[in-house]
Formats: sequence, structure tokens, C-alpha cells
Amino acid sequence: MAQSLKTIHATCPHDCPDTCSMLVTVKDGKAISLKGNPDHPITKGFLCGKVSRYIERTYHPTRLLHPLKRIGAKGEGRFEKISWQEAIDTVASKLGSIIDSPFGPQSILPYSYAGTMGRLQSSSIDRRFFHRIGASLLERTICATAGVAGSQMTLGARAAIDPEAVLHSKFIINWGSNTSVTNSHLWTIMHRARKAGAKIITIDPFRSKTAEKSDLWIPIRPGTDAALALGIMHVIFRDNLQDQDFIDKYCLGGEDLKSRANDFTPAKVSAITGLKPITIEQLAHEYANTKPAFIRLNYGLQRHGGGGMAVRAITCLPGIIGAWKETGGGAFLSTSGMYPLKAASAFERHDLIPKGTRSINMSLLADALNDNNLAPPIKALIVYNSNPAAVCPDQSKVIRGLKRDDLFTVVLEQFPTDTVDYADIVLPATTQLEHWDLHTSYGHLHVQINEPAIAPLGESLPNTEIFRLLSKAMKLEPELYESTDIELIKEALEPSAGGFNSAKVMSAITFEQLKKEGSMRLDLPKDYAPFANGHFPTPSGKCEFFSTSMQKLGLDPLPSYTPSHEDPQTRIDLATHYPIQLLSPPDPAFLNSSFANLDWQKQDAGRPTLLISPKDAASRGITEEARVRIFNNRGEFLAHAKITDAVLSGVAVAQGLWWNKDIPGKANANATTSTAITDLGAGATFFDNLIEVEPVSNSDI
Ligand SMILES: Nc1nc2c(c(=O)[nH]1)N[C@H]1C(S)=C(S)[C@@H](COP(=O)(O)OP(=O)(O)OC[C@H]3O[C@@H](n4cnc5c(=O)[nH]c(N)nc54)[C@H](O)[C@@H]3O)O[C@H]1N2
Ligand SMILES: Nc1nc2c(c(=O)[nH]1)N[C@H]1C(S)=C(S)[C@@H](COP(=O)(O)OP(=O)(O)OC[C@H]3O[C@@H](n4cnc5c(=O)[nH]c(N)nc54)[C@H](O)[C@@H]3O)O[C@H]1N2
Ligand code: SF4
Ligand SMILES: [Mo]
Repeated sequence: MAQSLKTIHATCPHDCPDTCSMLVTVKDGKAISLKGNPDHPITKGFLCGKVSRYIERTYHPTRLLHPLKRIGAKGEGRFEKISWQEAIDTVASKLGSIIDSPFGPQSILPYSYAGTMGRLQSSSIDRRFFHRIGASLLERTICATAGVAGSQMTLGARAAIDPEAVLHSKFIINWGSNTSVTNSHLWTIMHRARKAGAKIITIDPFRSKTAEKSDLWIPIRPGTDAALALGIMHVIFRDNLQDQDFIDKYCLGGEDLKSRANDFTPAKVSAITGLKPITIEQLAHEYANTKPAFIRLNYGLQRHGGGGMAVRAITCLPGIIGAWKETGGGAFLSTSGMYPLKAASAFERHDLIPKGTRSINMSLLADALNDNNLAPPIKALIVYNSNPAAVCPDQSKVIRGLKRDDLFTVVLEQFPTDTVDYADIVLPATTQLEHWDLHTSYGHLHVQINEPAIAPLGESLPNTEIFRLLSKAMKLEPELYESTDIELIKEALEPSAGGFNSAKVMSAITFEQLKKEGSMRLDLPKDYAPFANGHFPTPSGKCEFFSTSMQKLGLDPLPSYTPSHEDPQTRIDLATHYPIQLLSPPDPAFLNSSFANLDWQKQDAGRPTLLISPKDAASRGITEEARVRIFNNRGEFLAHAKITDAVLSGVAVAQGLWWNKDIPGKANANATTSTAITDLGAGATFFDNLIEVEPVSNSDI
């Protein structure tokens, strides 16, 4: 028999700005190799260690391949196989009876995030389904909303330039960004820029891999970045280093900002940030004098109570020195707003949302599931593309909620995650090798296709198909779900007018062409610099140092510094009991909690570890490798201590996100994180977290 061999275009679906373009080779219906697309200008033929083994992940023996119903207690993880027919009938009839009950449809809550970033498998038929049945809306705040809101207030958009232009930068700041790990393809561009003479600086309380590889690490105290940005402005204005022409032409509120910054003397900022005044002075001078200067600000710094304002303050800096006008100058948060795809409102049928439907903030799931006053209470939770039992703040409370006997939980998953253990019904989902999708990126300017390489394994189905089955069983209008996945891709590609970029930039991008090429760049000029000549999409059309939108919201119209909710300087009461600021950023081997179940990735990550300073370890009798208990009034988790000068005294780092069921103590760092939200964007505050640490003996575990 002749062997069939083909290579198809795929896209990494994970929540990572790099959105790698991939080539998958398939032989006789089996995927046999997967590699980075060598022709893609960002991917350049390399994938990170996690995804280069995606084939093994897909064929992993622990994949969920059949619908399941729970037979044990919630959390036990005991299930039995059922047919799709029974699974869909059970879910449809349960949702139907909730809709008809006095609780009504809003007691149903979808819960999804970016397990896949694909337009189809993350937000297409699923959204239409929930909108049509009148379920509560989910505010998707767990990652980026504070930073997006902060940037939006200043620039009218997410800070962005063409990432390929970073090659021309001469002064690069990674600000709250572990770029070499979380955005590794941009790091290679930075690295090339360095070879051409650029200096790389990293501002981070933790000497991350990126800080380690930088020319300078600036160990700021967590949650104080807005103060540093204002201190830099102070020095720039004081020493007359600003680009007055750019400010006069394209910015609003230059004089107001100057007088605000006047208060933030290096001495004052030093006391807040823990940095020496000279460090602040030098940073300001180098930033203003080295052109082009580029800031990669990322999401690490906005996971604090004042995170929105911090991003707002930092996104003022390129305007002050006119960096936007230089190739490779400016700042970068995300390119996700650059794509004029069909508007979400039309594609996801927002018109079907019943008037007055409430929104539930996903970062507050712990509260929502346990709130006796919530009317109506949440009676059904449909989870997909997310693992809330591991990733949500205030984990013990989340789990208490998931254990509720009167809560009907459905989980669509590829693997038996912590969340799956609490499901009543588990629906097996396909991986990226088994379904169609369409991708934009938040780290570059390409549109990409994902063609299925292989048939779905076992009885797994794409999310789109699962929601089709549910829509049909609940007798929704066929027009909502009958389009095939290929038709959905074509529909999503219909450009919408009025966005950041005109529909023109998509005119050559069709399904057929994408299928041929895999990846196509938006038709934008080389080294695209959207704000080189102003054109900020703010209400005034200028970069808004002074924001009337903020004023209307009753907020400070100028950038200011708001301490973290749990700042030891301002919360002395709390800091007496819990004196250490805990950061729990991703472990390089995992992608949020994805990949944390795979042996080879676990080996790479080692074991749950707490990085702690020599001083904090000594004063607590903690020795190297000792088991420690990390706790506060919300919960506790266990780790092994690593004593290191990679964190300053008063700060500790526990890289995550482990699956609870796999680790001693059965809880990860989110046992200690809180549901307090950010000043702008109602985002999660994972890194705004005071804790205490103590050694524990092995017998305690
Ligand atoms: N390998 C890998 N890559 C990933 C992910 C992953 O889990 N693993 N996750 C993806 C996702 S979903 C996201 S959102 C991005 C996140 O990517 P990044 O934005 O880079 O996020 P983090 O690594 O959480 O945080 C970056 C750095 O911010 C630091 N930080 C914490 N608090 C502060 C502060 O107050 N000020 C400053 N200046 N720095 C602070 C942390 O110590 C950390 O080193 O990465 C994506 N890429
Ligand atoms: N302490 C702490 N907590 C954090 C963070 C932190 O830095 N520190 N980071 C936060 C951030 S930035 C984010 S973005 C969130 C991320 O939180 P989540 O969005 O929950 O991300 P993951 O943990 O990767 O879980 C995604 C799940 O989706 C599943 N999945 C993937 N593709 C598909 C599919 O096609 N269909 C279905 N049905 N399932 C699929 C995967 O198997 C995986 O279990 O976590 C947040 N939590
Ligand atoms: S996780 Fe990021 S770096 Fe790794 S393959 Fe996917 S897009 Fe590329
Ligand atoms: Mo994220």
C-alpha cells in the first residue's frame, strides 16, 4: 500500500505572544514531526521546549478520549465512560431545567480563557450559545485587563510597534517582562539588537532569566513601578531632556504632567521603590539620551492593585522623549488590537445577549461561587480552555465552591486537570493537531491558519463541535451553529471597518491563501510605527498625559502612584504577620498550568520551589533545600527553599503553576493569592500578595 505523507501548516495555540507558525508532517494519518516554520520572520524555525514536543502531548496516554460522568465525590476524580448521546442529553436537560427554574439562565456561568487562542475554539459557537441561552457573561480579567486599560487611557490603544523593528533599538528595557522566557522570539530580536550595540535593562524585583541575561538588573520593590516611571519623568523634565516638539504636537497635558512629576524626586522615589537615587537618575538619562529607546512592558508588573496606573505611567514615557517617531523606539504591550477581523460583536452575536445580563469577573470566581447573596446564585459552571482550580486566586475558596453539591459543573478538556476532578460531566476536547483554527497574535502582525493534521483521537471533539451538539440539543436556531469550521474561518476573516487599522490591511488574506502560506502578515509598512506622527486613537487624538476619560470615571486624570493592596509600607498591620511579598510568575517549563502534567516538563521544572533571600531565610531558620510552608490568612502551600540573591530581602518567588494534585500539600501558590482587583480593568492581582514562610519537618507533609 502506498504510504501517504503530507506537511500542513499549523499554529501554536497557547497563550504566548509569539504565536509560532508550525509545520506538521503526517504519515498514514499519524503526526510524525512538528517544527517551527523556517520562513516565518518571528518563528524563524524554532519552537520553545514545551511545544516542540506537542506531538507527544497530543498522543499522551492520559489524554481524555471519552465523555465521562462522575461516580465519586467531587474532587476525587472518579469517573465512568458514557456515550456522547448521554453526555449531551444530560448537559442539555440540566441546563434546560436551570433555565426554566426560578434561578433562570443567568445562574449558568461559562468559564473560559486562553487554553487555546484560536478564534474558533476560543470564542465562536460557544459565545453564541451562551448569549442565546442568556447565561451570565464572563469578564475575562485574569491576565491583561489592567495593563490594557492603563495603556488605552494614555495611547487609546495597546502600546505596540512592529516587533521586528526592535532590531534597530539601542536602549531596551524589559519592564516587568520575563521576555527571554515568556516572549522568547522577541528576546532573540533583542539579542540581535544587542549585538548591534543595544543595551538591555530589566526592571524586575526578581533576577529572572531575562534579568540574568541583561546588561543591568534593576531590582525594584514589587508594585512600585508607577513611582519609578514618575521619577524618570521628574529627572527628564528637570534636566530638560524631553522632546518638546513631540509633546507640543502630539501629546495632551505636558505641563500638568511636568508638575505632577515634580513631586517625584529621586529621593522620594528611592524610598518607595527601594532603588538608589543614582540608579533612577542614570536610568532617566540613559533612557532619554539613547535613541531609539524601546520598552517591552509586559503583564508581570500590572498584577498589583495599582497595576493599571503603573502601565498608564510607563506608556507616557515614549511620548515624553518622542521615542515613537524612531524606528525601533516606543513601547510594546500587545499587538492584539491591530487586526481588523470581523468584529466580535457580530461574529459572537452580542445582539443576542438579553438586556441587563450581569457580568461575573472571572478573577473573582472564588467569591462568586461562595456568595450567598448573589442573585441568582451560580448553579451551573461550564469550563473550557481553562483550569480554574489551579490558576484562580484564592484557591481554597474556589475549591470550596467547586465542591458544592448544588453546582452542576461541566468541563471540556484535553487532560484530567485539577478542575476536571470537580466535574459532573467531562467532555473530551481535541488538541491543535486535530481541529481547524484561525489565529491572530499579541506579539506580532501575522494572521495564521491551523489545519488539522490528524483525525480527532478517541471520541474527542473540537469545542466548536461540542457547542454545536449542545446548541442542537437545546433547540437553538440552526443559523447560530450550522456553519462548518471552515465557514467560520471565512466569516471571521471578513474585515470590519473602524478598528485601529483599516480593513485594507487584510484584503489579501483569504482562507485559500492562508491554507497555502500558513501565515500572512497584515499589509502594514516594514518596521511599522503606528504613532510616529501622533494619530493616537484617544478621544483627543493625542497621547493623553492628562485624561478626561479618567477624570469622568472619578479617577486621577494624571498618572499617579497607587501602592499595592498588600504593600508592607502602607499595610503595616498586615505586614506584621505576613512580611514578605510573594511573586508567583510562570515556570519556564510550563505554560500557565498547561504542560504541568507532562513528566518531561515536570523534570525540567524540578519541584515546587521558593526562592528566598539569605537574610529572610536566616531569620526564619530556613536552610537550603528545606521544606517550607508559605502561608497567609487565605491559605498555604509547600515548597523547597532555594536561598538566593536573585530576590531581595522582603520578596520571595514561587514559580508556578503546578497542578495541585501532583504536589505535596495539594495546593499551589494560588492558595495564598487574593481576589482583590486592580485599579483599572478589574484585573487579577496575583503578585500583590503578602505571606509568611516557616520551615516544616518532613513528617508534617
Ligand atoms: N514559558 C511560559 N511563557 C509564557 C507563559 C507561561 O506560563 N510560561 N504565560 C503566558 C502568559 S498567559 C502571559 S500573560 C505572559 C506573561 O509574561 P510576563 O508579562 O513576562 O509575565 P510574568 O513572567 O508573570 O512576569 C514578568 C516578570 O514581572 C516580574 N514582576 C512581578 N511583579 C513586578 C512588579 O511589581 N514590577 C516589576 N517591574 N516586575 C514585576 C516577575 O518577577 C516576572 O519576572 O507570558 C506568556 N508566556
Ligand atoms: N499565581 C499565579 N496565577 C496565575 C498566573 C500567575 O502568573 N501566577 N497567571 C495568570 C495568567 S496570566 C493566565 S493567562 C491564567 C491562565 O489560566 P488558564 O487560561 O486556565 O490557562 P491554563 O492553565 O494553561 O489552562 C488552559 C487549559 O485549557 C486546556 N485546553 C487547551 N486547548 C483546549 C481546547 O482546544 N479545548 C478545550 N476544551 N480545552 C483546551 C488545556 O488543556 C489547559 O488545561 O492563569 C493566571 N494565574
Ligand atoms: S508557547 Fe510560545 S514560544 Fe512556544 S511554540 Fe508556542 S508560541 Fe512559540
Ligand atoms: Mo496571561
